[in-house]
Amino acid sequence: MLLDRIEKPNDIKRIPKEDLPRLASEIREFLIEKVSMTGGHLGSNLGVVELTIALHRQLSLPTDKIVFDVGHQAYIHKLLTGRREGFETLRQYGGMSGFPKRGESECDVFDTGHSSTSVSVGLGLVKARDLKNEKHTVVAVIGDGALTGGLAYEGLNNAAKLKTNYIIILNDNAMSISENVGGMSKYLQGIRTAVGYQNFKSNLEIFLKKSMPSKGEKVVDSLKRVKSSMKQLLVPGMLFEDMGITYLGPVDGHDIGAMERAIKEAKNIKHTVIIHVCTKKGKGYAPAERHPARFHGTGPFEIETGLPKENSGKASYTDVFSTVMIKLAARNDKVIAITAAMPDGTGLKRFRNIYPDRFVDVGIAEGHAVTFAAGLAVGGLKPVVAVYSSFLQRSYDEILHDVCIGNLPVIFAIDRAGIVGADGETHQGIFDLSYLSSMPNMTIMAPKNKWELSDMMKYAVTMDSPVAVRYPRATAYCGLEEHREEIDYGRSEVIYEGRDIALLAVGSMVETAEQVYALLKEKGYDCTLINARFVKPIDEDLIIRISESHRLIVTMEENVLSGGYGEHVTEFTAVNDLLTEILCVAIPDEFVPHGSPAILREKLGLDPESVAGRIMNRLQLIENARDRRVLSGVEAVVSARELKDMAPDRDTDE
Ligand SMILES: Cc1ncc(C[n+]2csc(CCOP(=O)(O)OP(=O)(O)O)c2C)c(N)n1
Repeated sequence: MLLDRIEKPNDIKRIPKEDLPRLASEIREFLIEKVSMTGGHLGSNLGVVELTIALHRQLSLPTDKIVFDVGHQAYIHKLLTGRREGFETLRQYGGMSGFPKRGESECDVFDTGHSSTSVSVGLGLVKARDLKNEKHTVVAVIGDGALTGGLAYEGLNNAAKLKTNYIIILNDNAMSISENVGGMSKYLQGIRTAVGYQNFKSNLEIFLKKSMPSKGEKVVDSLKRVKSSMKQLLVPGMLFEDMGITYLGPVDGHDIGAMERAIKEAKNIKHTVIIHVCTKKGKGYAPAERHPARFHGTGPFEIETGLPKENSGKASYTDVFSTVMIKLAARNDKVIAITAAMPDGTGLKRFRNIYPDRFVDVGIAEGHAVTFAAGLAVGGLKPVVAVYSSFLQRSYDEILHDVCIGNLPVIFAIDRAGIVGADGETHQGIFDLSYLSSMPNMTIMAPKNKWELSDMMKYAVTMDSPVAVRYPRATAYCGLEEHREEIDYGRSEVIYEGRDIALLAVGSMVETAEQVYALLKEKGYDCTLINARFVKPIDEDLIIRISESHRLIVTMEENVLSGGYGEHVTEFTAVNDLLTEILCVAIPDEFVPHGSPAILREKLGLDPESVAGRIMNRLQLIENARDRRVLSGVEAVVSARELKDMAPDRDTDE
């Protein structure tokens, strides 16, 4: 196998040119086989096999730098830089990441996962190179989908005035995860069509000159005097050229020779140059070519059919959201749904099919999605921004400045909240509770099960201020069906009333808390189980009540501790002199790597056994402290609660 001859960076250059198509086939076979077992981003990678081969042949790694936008299409780059073995553990805990990681190889220039950063990163590398008088080549590889993100335009605007070489490869497959959208996409489509037109035109010229030797020249001349409306089609890349960026292309992205020639030419240009490369997503694997959206990111699948290996058949929270949105739209014609390039992932595809006029895909533009929603709300509509938790991070100021200050009724349906898993650090949705709860006017809810997600969405539509409903990437929990109390603003839901320990759980952690409840019951503890429901505002009355009646309050959330629910409950008890013991179960101040959610939860101490263990440990510490105080004779106080009982009555004291 040719692939066996690639053990380290630059080995590809030793493969004879004529063998490269065979190498490309071997790479495709390898990727299909490995990803069918581990899952991963297949379609995008199958599309850039030749492009990556050409880059690796024209560049010298790690001296030259390739910045992959998003980074989901870097599998071939990993393969060509000696990481073949890593594919056995792709995206698994402790295994190879599905994205570029500086810690994994010196050929990985930048850690990525979110879209539209490559142009800016590459430009930074170019500036650093020039200031340090270095000579290497910097290439940013950005897809047409990623080019819908505003950050990419900020980068291009900045790169346009560059006086040294910087290569941007635009990998145009006409697809984001789903079909690409918007004006730029249309423009690129125009260029592709223009190439067809140009080929037709030059063939026509040859034909006319040959078949009409006298008049043919005249006809050809008038053909050339095509007016400016056609100019766009005849001069591909005019938009970039007008900005001051050299445009090369379009180049057939599956022709290694053509791409090598284009890269060679681009290296000699003394400013920013875009090479427009046309590729096919899923190339070489029929199911992925037929269903590019499904094979953008896939779980394990059967190679023969392309069908998923695991399919529980159970509804996910996304499915529940998808259904409730259609109901809400039927009842209220003001409801309008917005996605930032994720109609499939957020479950809005069905909504789009039924209500095409009330659905907007803005492209990979989360910031714009939020400010656009603010405009819709001012215009009298009920916008629902359906977005993944980690991508909403892109919109912090838009939520604060454009939605919350104006107290506008924008609904945020936040999917993939909590531990997400195999995509790693960049995709874990573990910061939303923190960054949203610090914003005045914001309400935050989290459902414990599928019915509650439905109820919360219905409730959110009745509100007249910003509201976020956050739910995980998981099968929707079907337990606790009988607990479906009506939603009451700011009120938590007491599921089981006990007296020793109060478990206050947020969203998906209610299911975990139920198991903790059972484990502690076996040990003889009498717990109260509470579904927080509202993360903001917290249920202050309930917290006062349970702090008076329980030995320990345990908050549980899949969010970082810092700024999360537990911290807010703790702060409330501290500020209000509620002398109670609190244990906050949350994610520590660190990034959570890739791995299966079950393993990650275990490592983070979020699984039922770990939580129960921590609770018993804390109770032991409380007991020990009490014993020490009693033994030392300093205090005869057994707990913080009793300390409070003994405290003088404030009113009479002051
Ligand atoms: C900020 C942000 N929003 C959404 C995503 C989810 N996402 C990952 S890849 C992708 C599509 C990228 O399309 P394109 O750049 O054309 O690459 P292709 O997969 O088509 O090669 C999207 C929307 C993301 N990674 N980052």
